[in-house]
Amino acid sequence: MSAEVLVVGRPNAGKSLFVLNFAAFLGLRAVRLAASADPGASAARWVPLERARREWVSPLPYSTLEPVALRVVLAVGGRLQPVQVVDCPAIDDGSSPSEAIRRAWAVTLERLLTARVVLHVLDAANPPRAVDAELAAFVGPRAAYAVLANKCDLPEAAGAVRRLRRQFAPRPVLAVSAATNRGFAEVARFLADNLPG
Ligand SMILES: Nc1nc2c(ncn2[C@@H]2O[C@H](COP(=O)(O)OP(=O)(O)OP(=O)(O)O)[C@@H](O)[C@H]2O)c(=O)[nH]1
Ligand SMILES: [Mg+2]
Repeated sequence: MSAEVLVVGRPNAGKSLFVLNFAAFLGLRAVRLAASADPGASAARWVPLERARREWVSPLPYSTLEPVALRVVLAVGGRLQPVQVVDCPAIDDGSSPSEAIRRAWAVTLERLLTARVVLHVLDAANPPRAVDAELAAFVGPRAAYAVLANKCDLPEAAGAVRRLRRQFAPRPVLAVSAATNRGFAEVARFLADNLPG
């Protein structure tokens, strides 16, 4: 079984764009979608990453309501290791009037209970919220955990990484941009150093 990396965070943080562009950075060109539960629908199919980006990345919050797993291969200590990178539904402060969103939060929290490696994507162009600190505490020492300070390409993110490093210490905070691939080599190194097995 391949190691699993959970990608979590607030709505609109950039989780889906990060997962798709990071997978492309590691060499993936298409996403394999599982067969639908709908008996009339087609079997598993491949979707080019470019199309997945168009369909899954959106400025609207809660675009991702089910976990999406991408299989990639990572170089770990001179050998290639298969890894499942899972784009999880967003979680946020408070509650939501939408049952679908509340269910999606529950799915993410449940997966976090058994996760071994967690990437917490945070929008560095906006202040962190209470749920960001709570997420780190919820995971605790159970899992390897890094904060990805995303959207570092935006001017509003200036200075955010220093503040986040103070807030999340001793957890690593990596400056990334899912839009420009900034910091992806550091994320790959963090995973290679922390994947189980
Ligand atoms: N400038 C900039 N925009 C980004 C970056 N990452 C994501 N975005 C934009 O932020 C918006 C949200 O991106 P998504 O990847 O859909 O965010 P998400 O965290 O998956 O959102 P939900 O699935 O709704 O929780 C989109 O308009 C992206 O184009 C980044 O690094 N830089
Ligand atoms: Mg998404």
